[in-house]
Amino acid sequence: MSRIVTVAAAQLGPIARDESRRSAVRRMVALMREAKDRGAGLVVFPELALTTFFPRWYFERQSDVDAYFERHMPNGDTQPLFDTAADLGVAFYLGYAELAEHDGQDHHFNTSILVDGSGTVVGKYRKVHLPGHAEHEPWRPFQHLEKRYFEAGDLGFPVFDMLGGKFGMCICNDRRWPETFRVMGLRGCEMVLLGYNTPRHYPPAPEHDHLQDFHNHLVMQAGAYQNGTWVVGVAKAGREEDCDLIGGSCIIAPTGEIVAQAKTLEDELVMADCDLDRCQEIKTNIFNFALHREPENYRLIVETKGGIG
Ligand code: ING
Repeated sequence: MSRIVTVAAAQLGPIARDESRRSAVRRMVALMREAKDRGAGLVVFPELALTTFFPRWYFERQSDVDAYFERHMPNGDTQPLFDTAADLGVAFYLGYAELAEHDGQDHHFNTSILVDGSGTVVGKYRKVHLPGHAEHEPWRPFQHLEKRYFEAGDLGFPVFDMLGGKFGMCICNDRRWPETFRVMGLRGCEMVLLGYNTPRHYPPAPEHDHLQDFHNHLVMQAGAYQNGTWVVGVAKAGREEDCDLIGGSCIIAPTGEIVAQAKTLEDELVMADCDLDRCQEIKTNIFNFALHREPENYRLIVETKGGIG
């Protein structure tokens, strides 16, 4: 018996600074409808999919930063996406900037949610690995102020039961850290959903700019294979406010093979029928954790932050 989930990686092209959330949602609703027509049961959207990638700018006033965040989800702007999902019976992953109030304090997270085919939020994840810097660095052609605008995620790397399988989430820079995939792998994850906004130019190391597409697939393929899980990586792509973002949205099998990938830097659907039972080919053999892992030898991984070398 195979448990097949037909997945659509719904890549988005640029979202302009002055583009409304309603416009971005209209684009995602159109992609969701097309995905359903092509048999999809799950649609995966990018990181921060409602607005332009605002951490590329330095804002003096917190009110200017907060304007990019959502206090409620769903809300007036995103309700059409939830309604369409419930109408079509399609589950989806959505990345957005979350402003959560806790004990009277505002908390800012780079967040993703998992919404089932009835339009109900069944899972939430908050980005753990925040790249970039916390202070304005005018030497850069553009900023990457995620460490300024977001707090590190406080929900860990949970895995959720949905569509007859186990689904995990992460966001962008998280995919570069093997710990992200291994924690979800240890929780039996069968498909990791993730969105990203990845500039082609990396100011601290421009000599690596030509490697961005390679590194993007390298880390997701490794995460998939080393944990016997499907991985769906979805870009916000293209030239967005004079910043080139890579595309390369793709669906990766538990063997680490890319089974489908984007061809453009625009709104584009990448589809594949994903048999969750194929995870067992890896999880019961080469990466049978119970049989082969030796955690007594790995203590340094959790006991140190910066390493001791
Ligand atoms: N973006 C980038 C990412 O990890 C980055 C940051 C860009 C890191 C290029 C290294 C090289 O894909 C986000 N949003 O995390």
